[in-house]
Amino acid sequence: TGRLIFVLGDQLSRGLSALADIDPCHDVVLMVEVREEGTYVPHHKQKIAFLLSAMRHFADDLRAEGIRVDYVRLDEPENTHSFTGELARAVTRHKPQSVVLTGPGEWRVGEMILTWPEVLGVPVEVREDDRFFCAISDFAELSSRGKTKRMENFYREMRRRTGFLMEAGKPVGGKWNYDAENRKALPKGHKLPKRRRFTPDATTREVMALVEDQFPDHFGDLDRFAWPVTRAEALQALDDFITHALPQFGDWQDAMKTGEDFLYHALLSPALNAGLLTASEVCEAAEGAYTAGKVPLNAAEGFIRQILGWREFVRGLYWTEMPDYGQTNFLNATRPLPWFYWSGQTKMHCMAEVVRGTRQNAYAHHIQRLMVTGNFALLAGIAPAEIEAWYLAVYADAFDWVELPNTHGMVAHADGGRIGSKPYAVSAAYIGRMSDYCRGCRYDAKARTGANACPFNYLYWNFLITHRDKFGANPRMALPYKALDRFDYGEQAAIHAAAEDFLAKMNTPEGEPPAQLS
Ligand code: FAD
Ligand code: DLZ
Ligand code: SF4
Repeated sequence: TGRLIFVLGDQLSRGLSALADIDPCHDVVLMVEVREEGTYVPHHKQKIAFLLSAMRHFADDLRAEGIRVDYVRLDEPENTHSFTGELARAVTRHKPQSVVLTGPGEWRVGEMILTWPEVLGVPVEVREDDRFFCAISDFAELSSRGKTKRMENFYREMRRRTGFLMEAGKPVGGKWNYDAENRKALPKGHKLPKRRRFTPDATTREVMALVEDQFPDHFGDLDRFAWPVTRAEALQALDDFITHALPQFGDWQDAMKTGEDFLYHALLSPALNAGLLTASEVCEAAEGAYTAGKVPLNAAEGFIRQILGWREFVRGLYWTEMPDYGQTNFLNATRPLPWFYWSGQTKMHCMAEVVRGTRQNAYAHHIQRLMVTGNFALLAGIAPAEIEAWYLAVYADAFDWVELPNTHGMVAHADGGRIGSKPYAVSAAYIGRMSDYCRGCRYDAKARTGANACPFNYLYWNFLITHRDKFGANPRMALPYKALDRFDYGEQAAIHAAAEDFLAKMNTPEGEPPAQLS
């Protein structure tokens, strides 16, 4: 054999750098399904099924081109169930001159790869993952010029470099960012578009049975599986989004509604992160729809910013700051993750709704992740590692490079403000404004203390009290602290006591919410 080209489960792109110069007469592609990747955190069943089905389809597509693919299935008896073990077996089978792969998304896998030349006894060539707009070396260079201090600076630089929504060196419409127009709550009776979802085909159904058999205790329902698993389906999903949801994506970007899990969001992150779609084609489609007059500027700009800005920013940050990035704990948060993150058994309606959607779809949209489950974890002082492991497990789009900065930085503020200049902490007032959750809740969103007071209220004010040393002098926190200081000492003491009581009981059977006793 010539070269052994190892394609990982989130590298399902025909344009992958490792496949660029493949010689079908001599080279072999290796793909492996291994338990280690399914269990380093207990991934949602739909996430595993999505990746394994997409991997099998990708292997079929390569074979249809005449490429030799050595594909190791999860239930193959000889399977050693690790990347290193399977690669070693494949080297024995094929005796390649070298192993070629594209650099991994996750640091964890990067560490494994470093051991491979010695373990395998053949040269290992690791190529750059060029499916991103900004190479890691470019990000490091931009950092040295202070351009990555904040996402917004980085984003503007990326707009200039790529030319998205630019006109003669200036942002189209005169402004870089139209977020001020993107914070509307859904009016009552608003009719949402029906979203294109995908019925599992034979390959997906086979994989679903395998997942149910091999990972029976993992979180998540499989019966609603509806993700695109091929490039062709992913392109249909993109088209559906651009036509039916993008026009109103901006307006309702931050809204939440009971029973409505998708609203106007793209639902493209699993396909993007696994490589079925490229970031550039997705941004081009959005820009094209704007240019054709089919979507307003606030929608196109808001959407492109998520990908060209946020997605590239967190990836650059991850790869330039690891392995130290995940180690900090700025707020000294140490509580274990409450059981209701898995069971959904809580009287807090907003939390129960987000966990329900997460269980059913392996998906929650950004504001649910940030302002409901994320906000609760921040206010309750959940240990960053615990909350990170949850986010990494439960979402079909979750990979360490994108999940970690969002959770560790944006949600937990554990990085001390590298991503956000202030913590994303809110009380029930925000959740009540952006959703209908509070109307269906047994707690009183208006009450700060008392038996029916919403926990988000006393936890929020208690968060400010507890961390005054860290945030009291932050100009962006001046308003909340001014509001807090209007409460007299007695009220502040009552808030603190309510919060302490809730937190002490949170994970116990007599507390609220009850732990699931099985
Ligand atoms: P849309 O809202 O329609 O956005 C379009 C695209 O923009 C997404 O597909 C995604 O590729 C990109 N994007 C949007 N926001 C972000 C962001 N903050 N960071 C990076 N990319 C972004 N996204 C992941 O892809 N994987 C994760 O593991 C992940 N973990 C998260 C954890 C937390 C705590 C938070 C607050 C956010 C996380 N996000 C993650 C970001 C975001 O919530 C998801 O990308 C988004 O919800 C995916 O759904 P969508 O495709 O419908 O997105
Ligand atoms: C997430 C995942 C899962 C569940 N299973 C596999 C697998 O069996 N084989 C594989 O190649 N990849 C899998 N993945 C994705 C990998 O975890 C992902 O490629 C790495 O985290 C990238 O660094
Ligand atoms: Fe959530 Fe509080 Fe509103 Fe209930 S009242 S839905 S717990 S924010």
